[in-house]
Amino acid sequence: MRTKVVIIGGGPSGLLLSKLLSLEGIDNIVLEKQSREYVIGRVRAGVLENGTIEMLRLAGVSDRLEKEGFQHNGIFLSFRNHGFRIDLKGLTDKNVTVYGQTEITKDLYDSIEKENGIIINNAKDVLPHEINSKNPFVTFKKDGLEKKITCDFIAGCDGYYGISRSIIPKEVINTYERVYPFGWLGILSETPPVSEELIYANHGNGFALASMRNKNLSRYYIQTKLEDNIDNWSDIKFWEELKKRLPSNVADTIITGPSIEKSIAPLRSFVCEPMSWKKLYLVGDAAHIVPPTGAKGLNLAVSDVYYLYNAMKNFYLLDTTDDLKMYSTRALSRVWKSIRFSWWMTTTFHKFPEQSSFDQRIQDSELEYLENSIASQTVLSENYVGLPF
Ligand code: FAS
Ligand code: PHB
Repeated sequence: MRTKVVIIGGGPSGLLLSKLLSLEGIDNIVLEKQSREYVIGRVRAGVLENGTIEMLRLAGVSDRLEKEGFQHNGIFLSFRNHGFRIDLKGLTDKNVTVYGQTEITKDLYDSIEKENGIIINNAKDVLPHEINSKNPFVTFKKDGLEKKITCDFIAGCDGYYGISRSIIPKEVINTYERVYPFGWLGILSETPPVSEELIYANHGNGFALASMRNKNLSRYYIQTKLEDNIDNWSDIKFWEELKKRLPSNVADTIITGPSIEKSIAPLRSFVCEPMSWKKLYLVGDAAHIVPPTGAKGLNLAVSDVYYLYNAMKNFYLLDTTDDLKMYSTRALSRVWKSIRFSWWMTTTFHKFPEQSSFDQRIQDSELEYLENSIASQTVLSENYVGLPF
């Protein structure tokens, strides 16, 4: 087989890149190791920046999102048992949209298949070869048969545990990491959300987040110990702890119910530089990870797609390699700003094991300053709605 771009990984970044390249007549093939059902079934991100909406619109997959997504013009922050609102729209003239990553992935699969795009699921042992040559290629096994695709470029959209990043020689790569000493226990429940807008809570017992997917599907998170085990958390225990961490006037109104999904996710900040090497371009979680506190994971993956799609379009349509050469620098500049914001949200709202009463006072005064400073609220809002590409 031959194509122009082999895309390793059929998550949101790989699928979005595939759809955008196809719209420009740039042939590509997506290789995904899991089944379609498995990929779509994963519950992950839920808050979308403006830039992400524009990219999904450009790819022609925003119809359902615009019908079913929720426009949020603000968020609530709470500490010391009271909350205050950040007026995102009023301070930036922009807002965010709440629409599940699961739905985006579904919309992309449907759209690509409708346009006869090529997504090969259950592709095993995917391996890029000769990426520093004129004719790189990728091998993989499908139904036990060895397959080979020659191409011009390889896009590594295969997430943190994918194969692509490991292909870049150790002497070329630099990685930066912060692993946080706690995790997020998240549940999905078919209950009406407790609040119209998201609530980020700082509490003596640890962080909590009230989010949603739709009018009868709520998503709640509480900070837990990293080594904690899901079996220690019955639904009753989860609701009790969540209520403790939210302001009591909110907690009293929570509608509880059985969880339909429950999982613990670790929190880390990770960046790999450079994000490209020879004919290989890393995209999304394959190159960087943010703790979900800033709601940046999926949005950063789309940001990378913005830079790579435009660079490949200009290579094939304008015959220039300038943007390809600048891809890593441009993508990383925006990546580090989101890494910083997500780190700041995480350190401001979570309880660290060795946290002293002095540290608690610092967090409280940070939030008190935020509550009373339009300048500080504007900084948060600009980052939360998404910095320009
Ligand atoms: P993805 O990981 O989504 O996709 C990579 C794809 O590559 C996967 O489908 C994988 O199966 C495939 N793959 C891997 N290795 C391969 C190989 N060798 N060959 C072929 N295919 C391969 N972000 C938020 O903003 N809010 C959240 O609440 C949130 N929750 C999250 C919870 C979890 C548990 C995780 C892991 C992430 C969460 N994120 C969240 C971040 C998340 O949204 C990611 O940023 C987003 O999925 C990144 O998309 P991709 O870069 O496409 O990577
Ligand atoms: C979610 O809805 O899953 C969500 C929202 C905001 C975050 C993280 C997760 O910061």
